[in-house]
Amino acid sequence: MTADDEFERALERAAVRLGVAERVCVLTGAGVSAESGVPTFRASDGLWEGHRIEDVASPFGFQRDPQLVWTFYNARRANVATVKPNAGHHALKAMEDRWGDRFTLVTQNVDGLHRAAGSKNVLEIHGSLHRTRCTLCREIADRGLEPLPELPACHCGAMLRPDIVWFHENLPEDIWEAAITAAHQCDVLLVVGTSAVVHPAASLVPIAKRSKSPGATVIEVNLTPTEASAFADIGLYGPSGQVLPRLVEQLG
Ligand code: BV8
Ligand code: ZN
Repeated sequence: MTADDEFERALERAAVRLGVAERVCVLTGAGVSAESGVPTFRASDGLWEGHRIEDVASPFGFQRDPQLVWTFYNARRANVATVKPNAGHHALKAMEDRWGDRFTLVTQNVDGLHRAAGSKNVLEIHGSLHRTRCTLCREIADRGLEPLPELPACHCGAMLRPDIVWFHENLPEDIWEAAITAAHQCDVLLVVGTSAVVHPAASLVPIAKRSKSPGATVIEVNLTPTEASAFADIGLYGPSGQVLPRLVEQLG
């Protein structure tokens, strides 16, 4: 059987399984935005290149050099302002249209592209580039992707930070709880475009797998196998911007 035949067989199995699913949960990572032109984190040209994670995505880095951190995030805001959702984002929106409120999209991405594609029930567990948070009065503001000053300040005078979950920081309690509930309750978990190395996000996969008896069917969509592959019942390997629309088409 050629690799193509194998892929078609896996796609068929995935569509049959999804077709009878009551509840669907999706976990996405940077890979789902790659075809929109947003760099992923751990590819060779990844975002972290040239920057140690500690320096640009941790509270200590921000304390040490807020200007470096804001330069890094303003550059990402400028990049995301020029990109559009791709066919993979639109396919996930089509899935939400099919399952309605029995469909939950959990994303590690902070680029806002799922909402831009029309997805409504999106749990942004790592925050969003669109929002800032005040380091003093804690006010959270949605600023879209308009350019911000080099070192943005709140109306209260204190320094703003991106409303993003950095390493060593806890995820927003309510959003994370909702993500765990969705993973617990789903019949199918689609894991799309994530290397599944960052926790606790990656733990949603074993949670779904072990939740009910039998646990959820885990379908992985990625270019390559990942840390989540060991839990995957079905692997669909190819660019998510091509694979997800095929899956929606196969669902009929
Ligand atoms: C926490 C916001 C409790 C930033 C992000 C040691 C010390 C301290 C902590 C830890 C430690 N060891 C472990 C930890 C926990 C740590 C962690 O998991 N570290 C990892 C690196 C080992 N986690 C945390 O710190 C979390 N908080 O644990 O709190 C706590 C509290 C205090 C002290 C300790 C613990 C917070 C984690 C959140 C960090 N913030 N994002 C920003 O975005 O600017 S994480 C960051 O990585 C992004 O959110 C990103 O989404 C996420 C995961 O990366 P991926 O999305 O998977 O992207 P990646 O590039 O890795 O992979 C892309 C994939 O796509 C690849 O598989 C590729 O093959 C595929 N792909 C590419 N193109 C395509 C494709 N697939 C399909 N189609 C394509 N076209
Ligand atoms: Zn303030």
